Amino acid sequence: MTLDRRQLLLAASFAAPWWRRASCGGDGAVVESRTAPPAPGPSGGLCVGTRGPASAASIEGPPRPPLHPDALARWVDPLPVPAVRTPDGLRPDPHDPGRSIPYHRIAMRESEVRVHRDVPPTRVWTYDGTLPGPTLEVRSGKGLLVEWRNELPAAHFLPVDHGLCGAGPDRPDVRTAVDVHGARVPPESDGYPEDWYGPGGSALHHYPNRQDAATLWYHDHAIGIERLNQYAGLMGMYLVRDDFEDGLGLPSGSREVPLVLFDRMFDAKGQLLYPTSGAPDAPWVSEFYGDALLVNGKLYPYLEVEPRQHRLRVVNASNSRFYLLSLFRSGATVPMHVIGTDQGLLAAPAPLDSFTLAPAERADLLVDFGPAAGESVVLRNQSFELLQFRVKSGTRRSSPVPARLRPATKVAESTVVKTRTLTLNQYRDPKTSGMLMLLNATRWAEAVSESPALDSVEIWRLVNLTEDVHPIHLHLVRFQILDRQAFDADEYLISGAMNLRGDPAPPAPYEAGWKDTVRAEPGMITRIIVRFEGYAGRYVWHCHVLEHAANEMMRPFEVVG
Ligand SMILES: [Cu+2]
Repeated sequence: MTLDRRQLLLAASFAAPWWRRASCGGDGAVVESRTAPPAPGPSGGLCVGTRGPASAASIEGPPRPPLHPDALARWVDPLPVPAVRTPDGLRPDPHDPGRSIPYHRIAMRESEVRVHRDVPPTRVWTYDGTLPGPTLEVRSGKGLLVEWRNELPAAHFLPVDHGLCGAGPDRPDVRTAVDVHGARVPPESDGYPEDWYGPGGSALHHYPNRQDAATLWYHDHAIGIERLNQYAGLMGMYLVRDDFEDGLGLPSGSREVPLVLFDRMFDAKGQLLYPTSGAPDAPWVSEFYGDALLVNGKLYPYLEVEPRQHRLRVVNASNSRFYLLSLFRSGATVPMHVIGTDQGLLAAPAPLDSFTLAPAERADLLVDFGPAAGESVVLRNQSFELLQFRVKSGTRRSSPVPARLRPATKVAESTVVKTRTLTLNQYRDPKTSGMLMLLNATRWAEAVSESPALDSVEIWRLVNLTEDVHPIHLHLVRFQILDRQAFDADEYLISGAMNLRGDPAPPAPYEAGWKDTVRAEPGMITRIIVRFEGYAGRYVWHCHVLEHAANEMMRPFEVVG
């Protein structure tokens, strides 16, 4: 590649694809492209070449008239709450064979689900037959064994792109690897993207759960097709509980409600649609935004609630969509308190009226429905209605929001042994219009370049040279956000000069706790401080916009023991 930086910049812009124009207006995710410096050359026989043009999109096969979710009746289906799964038995603890720990055998299989009363059954892929899958609930420090079994069909029903890294034509179309997002696990149980298995295969994972109470979730992570597998429905919740959290007396039972959010597109027969680029041999698209926004697998569901405080545990399980969530009652905002983020409880509740949730981020909320007794409260993404709470009339019982939650210790910058500067890149070849999205301008198959020592503390400076917000997720660890600092990305791309603008901004109160996914904003340097604790071995860090991760915004890192 011989173009200079300025030529690359000029070649950058292209029109928003139709599915984004149609369905994602102003939803908080900035998704235009900006070129990065030339990508490094091919790194061997595997995973070479850039993707086809991302600006032309179509749906595979003959035209299928779409479903118009806006036309559906609202609030006719009760909100499903995924069942907490009962173990299938006990097995010896791999770390202490004298003890037994719960064992689950969970099958991935094709099923049909009803996303709405007036929509025909939808073919999906599930864990255990439901979407979301069953909730796994564990105690901190108490181990769990899960045998994840792939009982899916041999053919994928969504468009596999065989040009993507790891999805070559020599590999089966249907491959799975299960990641419990946010779990501190030995590497062999982390669902490493290359540790996939096809139909008939399985993996036995050991989750020691040596971590604080938190809202985790599980989903597919097989290289090159995780966006399709998760889109097909492979996801569920994983709740870690502990004594400290119990002591807070937070709402429980029917007053603790998991909310798994994801967007989809359907055809008029209720079947999933996933867009393609229009290039038959390169169907990958750079983002997905559906016009149907589901909660726990339903469109416009309702939930009856007591006029009391409730705990809502929200996970954004969408491929690409960012949410700006708020609650409304008779046109007025209903206040909320965020009490926890990705990796558990905050130090103190963060009161707010709305907040952003990027793909894979979680929020633990307290909401008092007492003032709305006998009325309804609607959960919205911007102005789009997601879920209706029908508040029963009767006696309100108010509970105070705890003033203090889990005491937080800031990871001291004085303990840092290494600071890494890592760029987020979006590279577009002006000749082919092919696109490549990378971390630190490095392809997936290149040698490991981040090798932190076990128990060491590092700062990672995520320098976003693109015009997208990228939710960056590190496996194994929890981290704290230090700050976000604006800089002149264009100047950096042209001359390499790093001109900072203004002062660094601390994280918002609701993201000031333990995180495992951080929004790296465009034109910003996002600094996180990380202790690499738990286990040595090979893990991954990646953008959690699943379309970006597939091309190839994902890199291994190796914790060295
Ligand atoms: Cu991204």
